[in-house]
Amino acid sequence: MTQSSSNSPRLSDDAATVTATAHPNIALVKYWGKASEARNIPAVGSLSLTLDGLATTTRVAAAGEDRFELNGNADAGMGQRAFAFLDQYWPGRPALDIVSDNNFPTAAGLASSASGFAALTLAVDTLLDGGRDRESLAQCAGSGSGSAARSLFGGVVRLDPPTQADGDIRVRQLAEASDFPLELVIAVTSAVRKPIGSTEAMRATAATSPYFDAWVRDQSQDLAAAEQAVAARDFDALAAVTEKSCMKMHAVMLGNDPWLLYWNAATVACIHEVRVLRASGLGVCFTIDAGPQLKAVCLPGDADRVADTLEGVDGVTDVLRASLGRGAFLHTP
Ligand code: 2P0
Repeated sequence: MTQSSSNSPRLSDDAATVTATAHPNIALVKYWGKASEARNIPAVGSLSLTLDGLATTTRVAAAGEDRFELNGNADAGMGQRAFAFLDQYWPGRPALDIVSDNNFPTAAGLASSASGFAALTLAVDTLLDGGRDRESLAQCAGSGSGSAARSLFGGVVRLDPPTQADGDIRVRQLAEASDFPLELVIAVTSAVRKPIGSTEAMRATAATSPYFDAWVRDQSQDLAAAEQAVAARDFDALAAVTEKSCMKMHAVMLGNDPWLLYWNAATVACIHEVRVLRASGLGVCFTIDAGPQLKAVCLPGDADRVADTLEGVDGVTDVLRASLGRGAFLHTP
């Protein structure tokens, strides 16, 4: 199948349907705030772990009209966001049928937009014969959702914002999954969709939080410390900067007007449990995103004990486990 206009994206000759999977990623040094909302350029760099286990799988095919299905249901809101994103990068594209499934809670602070936009970008680029390399796919996915740029790569990933206002983000892998085998234990304390999405919350932070400028100013120090810790495989140093970045990000949004707090009582109880576990000698630290789930980053030998403990915390409804995984990938037909 090919399209008639030579200027329009062409359907790949050998792929009537393309399926891609991407894993969510969890930032240890957090992205919060945008330098440009129009281009979705982050105000700060970030450093993350791409997971395995949790996944978004997205199937795209040319169709008579655009249709977007998420987790078995038509989703007009997400569809609108997805198609607006696709129109930006593939102007003149054919109508597409998109079916996307998450094997974990959606829009609940578990980075479903990261895996979602990464899988969508890879699938559509392949279907339309775009042939972008990883770096370009990451640029593209990042304009859909900032954190999605990182899910194109596996293991430990660093994203840097543009050095010039009109420049591009840079995304690179710092370590393969097997180079620094960490485990994630995710304490789910609520699976409902968050009341305020990250995009809107970041906008409020930039506009109203008195702490935002300091957050942006100090980010490069945290990134350097985290990169150095990864290079040295120094878990304690990584734990220190991870918790610092997490707490600073939440402090910045507490300063929003009106204030914003994503945590619930169980989130706080989990923080205390992780602190007790680390004081007892376990290799564990925590991070929390735009939602009430706590993610414990663990040395592999300690993850079982961390999971046992977090399962027993009042208000924890589920405990998910993940290792580090690979970047977004295609399914072979
Ligand atoms: C992160 N988060 O670095 C941070 C930490 C949430 C807290 O990236 O507006 O869904 O789509 O670019 O990527 C979530 O924000 O935001 C996020 P948009 P995104 O993982």
